[in-house]
Amino acid sequence: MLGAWSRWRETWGTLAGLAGLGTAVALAAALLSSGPTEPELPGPRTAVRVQVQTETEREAVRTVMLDLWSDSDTGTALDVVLDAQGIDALRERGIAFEVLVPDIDAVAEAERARIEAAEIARPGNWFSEYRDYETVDAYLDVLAARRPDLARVEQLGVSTNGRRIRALRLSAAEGEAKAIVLNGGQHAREWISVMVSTCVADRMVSGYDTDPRIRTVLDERVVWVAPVINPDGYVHSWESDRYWRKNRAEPYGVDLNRNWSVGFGGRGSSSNRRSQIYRGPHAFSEPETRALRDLITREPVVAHVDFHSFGQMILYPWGHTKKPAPQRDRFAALGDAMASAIAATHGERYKLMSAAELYAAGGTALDWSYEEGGAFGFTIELRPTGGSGFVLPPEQIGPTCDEGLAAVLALAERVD
Ligand code: 0X9
Ligand code: ZN
Repeated sequence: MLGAWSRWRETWGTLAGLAGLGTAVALAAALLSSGPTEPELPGPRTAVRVQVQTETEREAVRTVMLDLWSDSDTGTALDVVLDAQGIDALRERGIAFEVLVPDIDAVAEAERARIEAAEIARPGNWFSEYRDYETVDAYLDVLAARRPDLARVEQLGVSTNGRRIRALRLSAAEGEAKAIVLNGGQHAREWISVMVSTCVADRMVSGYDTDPRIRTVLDERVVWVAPVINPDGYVHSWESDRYWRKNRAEPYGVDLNRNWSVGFGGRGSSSNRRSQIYRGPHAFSEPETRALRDLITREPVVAHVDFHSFGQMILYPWGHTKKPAPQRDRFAALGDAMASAIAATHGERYKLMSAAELYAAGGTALDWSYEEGGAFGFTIELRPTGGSGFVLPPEQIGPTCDEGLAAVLALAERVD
C-alpha cells in the first residue's frame, strides 16, 4: 500500500532510529570532518489547489509539480501534488494556493490501517468499506448467484498481467434489448468509481422486485457493469502505490483514458512514457481498453457511463475538441436530468459541461463511445469536489452510490 515515497521516508526514518549512541559518535566525527553524508529527509507530499492567473504561472506550476490530480482549461484552479520545494517555489512567485491534503501519504497510510482493522473485525455491510480487486471480482459471482434469472457474469478480456476483466450482465428483457454500459476503474486510484459501479449493480439486483423504476429498466434494457476495467492498476494502487493512475504496461504504464481511438494523440495526452497522461504507442494498444471497446462494439449500446473521481462533474462529448458535438443539446438535456436526479438524493451539485470545456483530452472513452460506439457517452466524476481527493471516507460510498444510481436511472429512462 505504501508508495515509493513513503517507503523511502520510512527507510530513512528507520535507519536514523537504528543509528544508536555508539554509531552516533562515529557519525558526528564523520560529519565534522567531511560535511553531511546522510541525505535530507523529504518533507511530506502535499495536494494543493492552485489559482493560476497566466500561462506563465501555469507553466511554473507544471515544472515543480510531482503529480497532477485535476486540470482545467477554463477555470484557474489546478489540483497538484507538491513537495516542500514546490510549495516554496509557489510562495516565491506569489502564486495563490490552498492546501487540500497536507500529507497525502499519511492519508493513504491511515486508509490502509483502517481497511486492515476492518478486515480483522469483519463487520456487516459490504459497501461500508473499499474492496480490493479479488473481492470485487468475486462479488460479481455473488450477485449472479443471488438472482440467476437477472444476472450473469461474463469475461470481457484479460489485463496486461493476466487478470480477468469481468462484467455483470443484468436484464429481465426477453429477446434483443438495447444496452447500457457502466464501468469503473479506468484510473486505478479512483477507488470510489469501482465501489459505485459494483453498488449500482447490487442495487439493481436487490431492487428489481421492489423498485418499479429498476424493474422497468431491467425489463426493457440490458445493463452491463464492469467495475474494474484496469485490474492491474487497481491491485497496484492497493498494494504498492495508492496514487497510481495508469495500467501496468511496461515500463511506466499507459493512461487508459487516452488510449481510445477518437482524437488519439491530440491535446491533453502525452507521448512521454513517464507522463501520467501517456497515451500508449497507438490507439487500443492496451488489452483493457480493447475489452471495453469490444463489449460496446458487439452489443447494441445506447448509453455508456465511465465513472471516475473526483470533482463532482457530468461530462459529455466532445472531449478532444471544443467544437460542439452534433447532439450537444440532447447530451445537455440528458446530463441535466442526471444532475437533477443526483441533487435530489443528498443535495450534492454535480457540474454539467462538455469534457473539453473542462480541458481538452484526446483518446478518451466518452468520445469513442459516441462517435464509434453510437452511444450517449458520459464521464461522471464522482465525489468529492476537492478535499480529500482520491481517498474518500468510506461513509461516503453509500451516498455516492445513491448518486450514481440516480444518474443511471435518469439516463436509462431517457435514452432509446
Ligand atoms: O482526465 C481524465 O481522464 C478524466 N479526469 S480524471 O481526473 N478522472 O483523470 C476526465 C476526462 C474527461 N475528458 C476530458 N476532459 N476531455
Ligand atoms: Zn479518472
